[in-house]
Amino acid sequence: MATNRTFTMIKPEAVENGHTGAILKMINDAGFRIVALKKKQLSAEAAGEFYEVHKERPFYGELVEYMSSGPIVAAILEKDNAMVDFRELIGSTDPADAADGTIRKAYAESKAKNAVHGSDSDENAEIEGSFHFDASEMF
Ligand code: 3AN
Repeated sequence: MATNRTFTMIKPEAVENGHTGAILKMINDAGFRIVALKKKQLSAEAAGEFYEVHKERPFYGELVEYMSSGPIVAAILEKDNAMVDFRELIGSTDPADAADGTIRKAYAESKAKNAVHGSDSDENAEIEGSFHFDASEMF
């Protein structure tokens, strides 16, 4: 069943490089409403848990290290068809393949440092949103 919420993180290099405001503007301009928002730094343990689905992939260690290397901005977003539309807004995992107008085309540096995370299913959006926010932080 489609839900109208998805989850995103602005990744450490994009936060570090000062792109948080511009990325949030792209998200707003694309019609998403911000349900929850926070800046935080993940411990290596928390990043490992968040990315547990990728545990067997060769880049898992690098991904965990990178995602815990500096603050991220986490958000729950709302819009009709949120998960699918947000994947379209962020663009391909590899910025070299990302379409014009996407967040990754504008701000990603590489496959690893690709500016933003976007949930890949409604089920994962719910799990990932709950990982970062409790009910009193969602409006
Ligand atoms: P997406 O973020 O587009 O859903 P996934 O699910 O394939 O992409 O990968 C999850 C995360 O793992 C990516 N956002 C990226 O940070 C990292 N990643 C994916 N492929 C690589 C790779 N070949 N080398 C390093 N990191 C990668």
